[in-house]
Amino acid sequence: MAYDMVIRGGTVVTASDVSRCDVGVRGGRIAALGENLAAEVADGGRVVDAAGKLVLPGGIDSHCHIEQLSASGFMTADDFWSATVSAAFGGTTTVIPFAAQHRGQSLREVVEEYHARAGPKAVIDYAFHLIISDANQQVLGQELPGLIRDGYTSFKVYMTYELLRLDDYSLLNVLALARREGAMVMVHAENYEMIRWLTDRLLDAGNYQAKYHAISHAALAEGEATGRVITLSELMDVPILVVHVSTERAAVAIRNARDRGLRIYGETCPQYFFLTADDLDRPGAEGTKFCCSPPPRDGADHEAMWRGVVNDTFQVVSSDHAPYRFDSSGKLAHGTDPDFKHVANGIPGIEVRLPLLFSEGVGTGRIDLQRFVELSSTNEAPPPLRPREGAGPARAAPQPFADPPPTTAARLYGLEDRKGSIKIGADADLAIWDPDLEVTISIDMLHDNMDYTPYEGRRVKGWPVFVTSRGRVVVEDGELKVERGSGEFLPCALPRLAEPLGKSVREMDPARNFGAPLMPAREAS
Ligand code: DUC
Ligand code: ZN
Ligand code: ZN
Repeated sequence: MAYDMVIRGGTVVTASDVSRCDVGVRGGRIAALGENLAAEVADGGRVVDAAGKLVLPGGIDSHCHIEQLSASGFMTADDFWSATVSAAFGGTTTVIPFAAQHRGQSLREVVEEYHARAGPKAVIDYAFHLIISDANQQVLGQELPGLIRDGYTSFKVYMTYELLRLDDYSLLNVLALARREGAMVMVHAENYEMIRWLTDRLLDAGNYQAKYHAISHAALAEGEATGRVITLSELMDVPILVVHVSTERAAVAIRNARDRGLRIYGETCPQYFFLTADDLDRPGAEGTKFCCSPPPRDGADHEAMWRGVVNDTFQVVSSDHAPYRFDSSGKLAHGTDPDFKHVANGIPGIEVRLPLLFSEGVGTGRIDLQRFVELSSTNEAPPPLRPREGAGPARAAPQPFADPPPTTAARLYGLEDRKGSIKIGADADLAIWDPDLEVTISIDMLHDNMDYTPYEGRRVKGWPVFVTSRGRVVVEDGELKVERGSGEFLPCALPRLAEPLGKSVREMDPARNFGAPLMPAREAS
C-alpha cells in the first residue's frame, strides 16, 4: 500500500527504541516504520530526506496561556494564530492551553468562548484544560461533570491570587469531584497569605520594583503549599499534578510523596532552569520582563530542577507561555515604573521550550533522547526505572521505584491514542530536528507576537527544521505551510494516570472510620 509521505533515513525515536529507519505516513497517520519505504510512495506523494537528522514525535505543550484574559484583565499578546504558529516553529504540534473561568462565569460558556477563539486560528491541534476559580454548587454539581464527559478531563486550580484562589475546603471539594469523575487536577501551589503578607510589607516600605516580586513569592510559600496540597490529595486518594515547580523544597515534597507510593506528578518549565531572581533586578522596568509566578529562583534550585527531570520527580517540561508585551498592553499597563503587584504575571517561551531543553538537556548529556521525548511529548516504552537521587545518566543503576511509573503529557491528559509518540496508527505529528544547528535566540527570529524574549542572545544547539501535523507539512525551510484554522480540537480521554490508588487513609475508610461514607465513589468508566 502506497504512502503519502515517507521520511527517509532519519534517527527515529519511537515508543520503545532509537533506530535508523523510514517512517511511512498515510491518511494523516503513521502507517509504517521500516526500511526502504521510499519505494512505496504514492504518485504525488513525497519523500523527505532525514539523513543525519532526528525524527521525533511533535511536542505537546501541556501548559500554555493563549488568548486568555487574566483575572487582572490582561489579555495575552498571542492569540491562537500566533501562539500555534510559534509553537510549531519550535517543534510543538499539540497545545493544551486553558479555558479560564472568572468568578461568576458559567464554565460551559467559557468553553464555548475559547472554541470560538481557537477554531478559526489554530494551525496545530489543541485540547483545553479548564481553570476553576468559582467552585460553586452549579459548577461542581452540574457543569464540570458534563464537561469532563465531553473531553475536558483536566483542570487547574490556584492556591494563590485573590481572584482565583480556592481555600482548602473548596480544594477538597474539587479533589473529591476529580476522584469521582476520573479527571486530572493541576495545582498552582503557592501560599496566598505568605505572599500577601510579604507583598504588603514590601510595598509599605516602598520596595516596589520588579525584583521584589521574587521576594514576595518566597520559595517557602511554594514549598508549604505544595506539601499542603499533597496532603489534601492524600486524604482524598486522588492523583494531582503540581505545575510549574520552581524550588528544591517543592520538588523534594513531590519526590517524597511518590516514594510513599502516592500518585503525585510534577511539571517544571525552562524558566526554572535558565532564569534567576537576579534577572528581575535589571535596570529600569526591564526586570518586569521576568516577572512570572512562581518567579525564577537561583542556581541551587536550577540544579534541583535538573535532578528532578533526571530522577522523574517531573514528568513534563511545559512552557507556561504567558506572553505580555513590554508595553502598555502588558508589563507596562500601570506605567513605565510599575509596582510589582500590578505587573502582568507571565513570560513567553512556547517556541524555545524544546530547543532549550534539547540543547541544555540532551546536548550536555544530562538526559538522553528518549527522556527528552518523555518530557516533551510521550514515550510509551515500558517505564524505565530511575535512580533515586543525583544527576547521573537517566538510565543508570535502576532501583525499584514506587508506583506510579514515569509518564508524560499525552498520558497525563488522555491523548496517548493519537498524540505524542511515533507508533503505527498515531497521528503523523513529527518534528525532524537538526541536532547540529546552532541558533542564537533573538526576538527577531521567533514567531510569537511578543516584543521581547527572556532568552535573548542565548545560544542553543539543535532545532526542528521540518514539522508535520496529521501528515500535513506545517513548517519547512523556515516557512509556515498551513492555513489559519487548520488545527483541530482534541477531546481528551479520562487519563488512566488520574486513577486513585484505592488506598484510603483510616478516616476516609468506612471499614475503619466507624462506617462513615466519606470517600467519593469513582464513577464506572
Ligand atoms: N501561573 C501560571 O500558570 N502561569 C502564569 C502565571 C501564573 O501565576
Ligand atoms: Zn499557575
Ligand atoms: Zn501557567
